[in-house]
Amino acid sequence: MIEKLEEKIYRALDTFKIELPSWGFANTGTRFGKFIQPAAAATVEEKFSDASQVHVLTGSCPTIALHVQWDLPNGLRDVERVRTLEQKHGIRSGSINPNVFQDQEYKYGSVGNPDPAIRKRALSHILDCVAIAGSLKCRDISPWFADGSNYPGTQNMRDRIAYFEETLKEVHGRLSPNQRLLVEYKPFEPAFYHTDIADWGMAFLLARAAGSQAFVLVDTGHHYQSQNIEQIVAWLLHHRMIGGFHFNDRRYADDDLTLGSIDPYQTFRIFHEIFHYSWQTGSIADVAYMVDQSHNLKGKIEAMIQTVCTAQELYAKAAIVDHALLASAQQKCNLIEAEECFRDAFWQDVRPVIREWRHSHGVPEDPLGAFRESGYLEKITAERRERNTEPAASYA
Ligand code: LRH
Ligand code: MN
Repeated sequence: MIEKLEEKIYRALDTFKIELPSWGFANTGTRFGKFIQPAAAATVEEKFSDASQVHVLTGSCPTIALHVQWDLPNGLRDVERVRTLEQKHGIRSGSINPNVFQDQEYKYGSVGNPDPAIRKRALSHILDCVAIAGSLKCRDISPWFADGSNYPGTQNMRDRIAYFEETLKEVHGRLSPNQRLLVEYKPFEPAFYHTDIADWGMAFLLARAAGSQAFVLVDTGHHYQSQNIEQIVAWLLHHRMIGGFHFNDRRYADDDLTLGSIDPYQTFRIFHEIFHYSWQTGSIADVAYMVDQSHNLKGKIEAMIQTVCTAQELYAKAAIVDHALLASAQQKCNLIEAEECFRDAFWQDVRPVIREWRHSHGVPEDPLGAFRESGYLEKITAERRERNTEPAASYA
């Protein structure tokens, strides 16, 4: 029985979940400064409150990613507080992000630092994050390492590989059976000569060496200009090493712009690889979809609502690709038929069906419009304006 497009979209959106970054609601900037928004969140309570607004308005983001140094500055002692916020705001803590890139001690690296005492310090912080994840029943610990160097000859890159292997193995050994370690790679920034985990291959080998609960995290902004990201996704799917995504968009480098704002076809091509893998293998890829953006100019909550709505649209488009027709055209190398089948799904206007899906799930058909009518922005602006004029203590 041919499944109608509407049914395919409904089935896809019923299971689609995308996690929001707590730091996406805070006043973050670029190295050239920060433009303060009076309504921006600064406390973990405000970040939970804003994230739950987006979930109520879109129905697709029941978890919030936490950055330990910014959201649980007292570590395990802040867990009880976060649990209360989960109850109060009806969303759960998601991935736990260690921070071994901000403290002065990490000038020459954290896990990759030649100084064993600094490596030990970084390891103990990451192990604290594993414990925090355990207490909050969070599955994923996703460390990103800024580690690297700025000038040729100034660091032994092979030694640093061994340091990462040793530490990630130790972290893996402390995971509980349901937990996962997601290794994020990034080609450059803040290091501008070498970055220790610079691409998917390095993250893949380190995750494999760490153990069976370690996987690769693909941040879409962490690729060289002309890199084929969906081909990397295909490789990680083939080797069952894909753990999750940090979605954003970019024109140049790690611009952290809103998803689909520059190249929506890119995100569609990534989602397609995951849908086609499931169609072909019959197994659902165990992938965590997360947003990792910083909104310097756009209203932070509006930008997040835009992001989730765009993600729903691109996910729905990928869900309606006629996989059987595509596979037979690919097999016969009928290039035009294959491409037209692929493009046809992308060019489908799925928004009317998504509005019906939202209506049938008790969320507003126009989340952005509903947010503007809700008065929430005016309320938090009045509550936070005073406080936000002062430069914030923490980065996010
Ligand atoms: C690094 C990164 C990482 C986060 C940070 C906020 O560029 O993508 O995932 O920890 O942004
Ligand atoms: Mn990221």
